[in-house]
Amino acid sequence: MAQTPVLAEPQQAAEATRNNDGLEVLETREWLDSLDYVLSKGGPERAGRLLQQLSLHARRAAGVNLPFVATTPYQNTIPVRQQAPFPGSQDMERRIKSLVRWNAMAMVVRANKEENGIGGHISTYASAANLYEVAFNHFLRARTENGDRDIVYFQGHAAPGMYSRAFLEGRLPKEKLENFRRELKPGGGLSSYPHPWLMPDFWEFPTVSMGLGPIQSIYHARFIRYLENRGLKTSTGGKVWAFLGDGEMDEPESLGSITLASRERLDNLIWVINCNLQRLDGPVRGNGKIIQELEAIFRGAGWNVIKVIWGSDWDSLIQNDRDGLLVRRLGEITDGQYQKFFVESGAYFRQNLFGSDPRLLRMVEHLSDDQLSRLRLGGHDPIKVHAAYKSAMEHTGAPTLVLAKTIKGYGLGEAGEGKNITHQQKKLNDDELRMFRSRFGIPLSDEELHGAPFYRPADDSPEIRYMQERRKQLGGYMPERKVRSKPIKQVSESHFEEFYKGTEGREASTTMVFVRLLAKLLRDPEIGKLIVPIIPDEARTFGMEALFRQVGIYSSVGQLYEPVDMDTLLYYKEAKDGQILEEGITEAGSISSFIAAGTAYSNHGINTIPFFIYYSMFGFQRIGDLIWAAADMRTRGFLLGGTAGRTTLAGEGLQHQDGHSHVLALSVPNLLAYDPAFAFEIAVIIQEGIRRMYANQESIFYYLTVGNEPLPMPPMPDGSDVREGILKGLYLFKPTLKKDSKLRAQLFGSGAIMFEVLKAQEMLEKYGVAADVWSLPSYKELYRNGNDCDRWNMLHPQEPPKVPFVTQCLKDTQGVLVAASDYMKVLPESIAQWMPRPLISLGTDGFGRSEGRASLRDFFEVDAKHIVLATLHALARERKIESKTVNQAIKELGINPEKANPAIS
Ligand SMILES: Cc1ncc(C[n+]2csc(CCOP(=O)(O)OP(=O)(O)O)c2C)c(N)n1
Ligand SMILES: [Mg+2]
Repeated sequence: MAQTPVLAEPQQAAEATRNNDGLEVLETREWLDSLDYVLSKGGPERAGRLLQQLSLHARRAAGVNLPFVATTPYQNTIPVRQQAPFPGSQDMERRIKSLVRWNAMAMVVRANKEENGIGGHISTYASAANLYEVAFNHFLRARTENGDRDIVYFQGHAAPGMYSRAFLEGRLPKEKLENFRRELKPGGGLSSYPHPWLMPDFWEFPTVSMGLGPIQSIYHARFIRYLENRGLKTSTGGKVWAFLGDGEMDEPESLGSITLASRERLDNLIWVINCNLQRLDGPVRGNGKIIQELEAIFRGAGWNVIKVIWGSDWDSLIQNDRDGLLVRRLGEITDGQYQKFFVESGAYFRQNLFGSDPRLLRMVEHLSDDQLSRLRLGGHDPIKVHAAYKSAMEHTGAPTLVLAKTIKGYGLGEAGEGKNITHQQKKLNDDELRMFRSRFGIPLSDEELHGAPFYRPADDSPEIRYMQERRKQLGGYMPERKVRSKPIKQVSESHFEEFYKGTEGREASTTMVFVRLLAKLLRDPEIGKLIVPIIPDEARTFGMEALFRQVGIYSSVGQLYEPVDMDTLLYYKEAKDGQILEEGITEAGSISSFIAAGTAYSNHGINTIPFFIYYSMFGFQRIGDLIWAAADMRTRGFLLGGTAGRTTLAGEGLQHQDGHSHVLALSVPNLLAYDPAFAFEIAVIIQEGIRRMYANQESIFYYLTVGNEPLPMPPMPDGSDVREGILKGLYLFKPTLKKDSKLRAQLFGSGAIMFEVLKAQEMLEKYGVAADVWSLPSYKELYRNGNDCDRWNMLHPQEPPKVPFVTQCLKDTQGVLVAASDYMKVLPESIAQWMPRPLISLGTDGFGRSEGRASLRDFFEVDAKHIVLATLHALARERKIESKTVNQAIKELGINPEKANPAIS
C-alpha cells in the first residue's frame, strides 16, 4: 500500500484515515502522548509554543488553515493542578452561607406574607450566594494593606443577600429586615434595590437598571487610573468588582464599552457574571450557550476570561476524559437542555447526557443516579470560585471576566430551582420552608418554621466570629457608603468678575462664555486640578480646542505619535497627566465618567468637579436613565447641554434640535436646571454651584443649557436682588422707561430667545405698549418653589400663607403676561398658576427643521414678531385694544395666520 502523504494532501489524508478509524485513534493517541511528554518536561508554555509551531508548519507546508475559534472547550479555564488551594474553613463558610441564604429567603417570604404583592427576589441570590460569599470572605477589601479600597457593584436584585449578610454581621437590626420593601414604616425599612439616595450609609451604586452597572464599572476603573496618572490618588492596587447577570448582558450598555477596558489595560477591573442560564421569563440562550457566547465576545475584545463551569465533583470525570469525548459532549448540549437536566432526575441526566455514547455511559457507571444528579456546578463550588477570583486578582495587563455557571433558585427545590417561574417566586409554603431548612441545615424546628423567622446565632457563635474576623481582615464591612472628602474653600470671586461686565457690544455665545470661564477655573491654584472636563467628541463644536493645549487630553500611554497638527498652537495634545476626558462618541460612556468623577468625593475622598458638555439633544433623551442613576448616587457636577435650543441650533434639523431637555430635567429631583441667557448668569450659577456642591457638600447637581448663537452679552444689572433672582429663576432685567403708558405688558425670556423678547419690547413701543422684560433662567426652580409653598399652605391652614417667588416678583406689576422660550410651552405653563394674571406661553413644541435661526423662530412662532402678536392678542382679550388692531398687526408683521401648526406639522 502506498504511503499516504500526510501533509501534502490533507484532504486525501483525512479521507484515508476516516476510512480507517482505528488508525486515527492510534495516531491521535501517539500525538497526545508526545504532547504530554512535552508538557511534563517543558510545562504549558513550552507546549503552547510547540502547538503554535505545528500550526505554522501545517499552514506553510500544506495550507492547513485552522478555523478561527474564539472559544475554548466547555470546561473550566483553570485546570485542577493550577488551582490555588482554598485558604478558609470550607465547613464554616458553608454554614455561614446557609445562614445568609436562609435570612435572604425569609426576608422576601415574610414581606410578601405581610403585604401580598410587595415583591422581592429569592432565586437570584440563591444562585449567586457562593459567588458573593467567597468574595466576602476572601477578596473584597473595604481597605487594602496600602490604604486603598475595592469598589463593588452588587447585582441590584441580589440585594436581599447583602441585607441578610449585614444582619448576620450585626449591622442591620431585625426590625429593618422585617421592613424590607417597606421604607415608609415607622423606623424605616430597606429599599428593594441598591439606592444610595435612600440608604446613603449603605449602598454606593444603584445597579438595578440592567446594563448601567457594567458600563459604570468600566469607566470607574478607568477613572481611578486617571486619578492615579494625574497624581490625585496614589496607586495602591484596589480593584473594581462588578457582579452581573447573564441576562443583563443583552443590554447594549453592558457590552458597549468592553473594549475600553481592554484598550486601557484595566487589570483593576473584575467582572463576575452569574451564568444561571436564566433571566426573568426563561432561558437566556435556550438554543445556544451563553457562557461560550460571552467567552468569545470578551476574548475577542481582549479580556482575560476565566470559565468556572464544573465543580470539583467533575474533576475526575474530566481528567479521565483522555480523548475529549465528554468535554465535546458537554459542549454540544444547549443551555435550555442543561436547564432541563437541573430539574430532572439523575436517571434522566444519565440517559440524555451520557447515553449518547456507550463510552460516556461507562465513564459514569460508578455513580448512582442520586450522585449523578448532585454533581455540583462550578459556580456553587467555593474551591473553584476561589481559584478563579485569585487568578483574576493576579492577572495583569487586561481586565478579567469570570463566567460562573450556576442554577437559578439553587436550593429552592420544587419551589422553583431551575424552573422558568423561579425569578418570580416570592412565597414558600411550610413544606417548602422545611425542605429549604433541612437542605441548608438551619437549626429551626418544624414548629418554628411557620412564618419564616429570621435566624441569627449569638455574637460569640463560631459562625458569627468567623465572618466578623474575615471582614476585619479585609478592612471592614461592605457595602458601606461614606463621604470621605473634606469641603473645599469658596472659589475666588476674581474668576467671575469679568463676566459681570458683559462683552461691551462684542458678540459671544453662551457656550463661548462657559468655555472661557472653564479655562479660568482650570487655572485656579486651589480647584483647577480638580476639574474634569468631559467631552464626547464635540470639543471643536463647542470651541474648546484651546483647552487641548492648556491642560491636555488624558491618555494612559501619553502620546505615541507625532500629532498631525503639531506645528499649530492648539495641537491635539495627549498626555498621561492630561486633564480632559475626550471620550469619543459615547454619551453613555461620558456620563459614566461624569458619575465616577462626581462621586469621587465619597468613593475616593477626592472632590473632583466634572463638567460634562455634550450636544443637548443626546443628553436627557438618550442617556436619561444614567442621569437618573447619577441623581440616586448623589453625583455632584455640571451637565452642560451644548448647542441647545430648538431654534438656536441652526441647520441641523429634527434629530438635533432640542426643545425638551428642560422638560425632562424637571423629572430629576436633585437636579437644578438653568437656561441662562447672559454671561453673568452663567458666572453666578456656576459660582453658586461650586459653593453648594463642594463647599456646602450638598447632594445636588446642575444642568445648564448653552447655545452657539453669538450675541452681545450685557453687563449684570445693578441691584442686590439680581444674583438671588438668577439663582431662584426670575429677575427684572430691563424695565420699560414708559411707566405712564396705559397699555402694559410683562415679558419673560430665557436662553437665546431672551434677545427676541428684548426686540419685542422695542417693537411693542410702536403699538403704544410699555413692556418690562424679565429674565427667567430657571423654570424648574420657580416650579419647585411654587409647589413647595402651595403644599405648605395646604398643610398649615391657619398660618400666614407662604408666597411663591414668582408671585412675589410679579405682585406689583401691571399688564398682560407673555413668556417665550426655546423649549416646549409646557415649561412656562408650569409656573403660570402662581402668576397674578393669565400667561400666554410661546414655545417650540414639535419636530425641528433644517433651517436658519430666523426661519426657525418664525416657524415655531417664538420670534419677536410673534411675541408682539401674543402681547397684542392678550391686550385685546382683556379689551384693552380692539381686535382689528391685532389683525392689522398680523399684516404689518408679515405673519401668515393660515400657516400649519408647528406642534404637529
Ligand atoms: C433595564 C431593565 N430592564 C428590565 C428589568 C427587570 N428585570 C429585573 S431582573 C430581570 C432578569 C435578570 O436576569 P439576569 O440578568 O440573568 O439575572 P439573574 O436574576 O438571572 O441573576 C429583569 C428583566 C430591569 N431591572 N432593568
Ligand atoms: Mg440569569
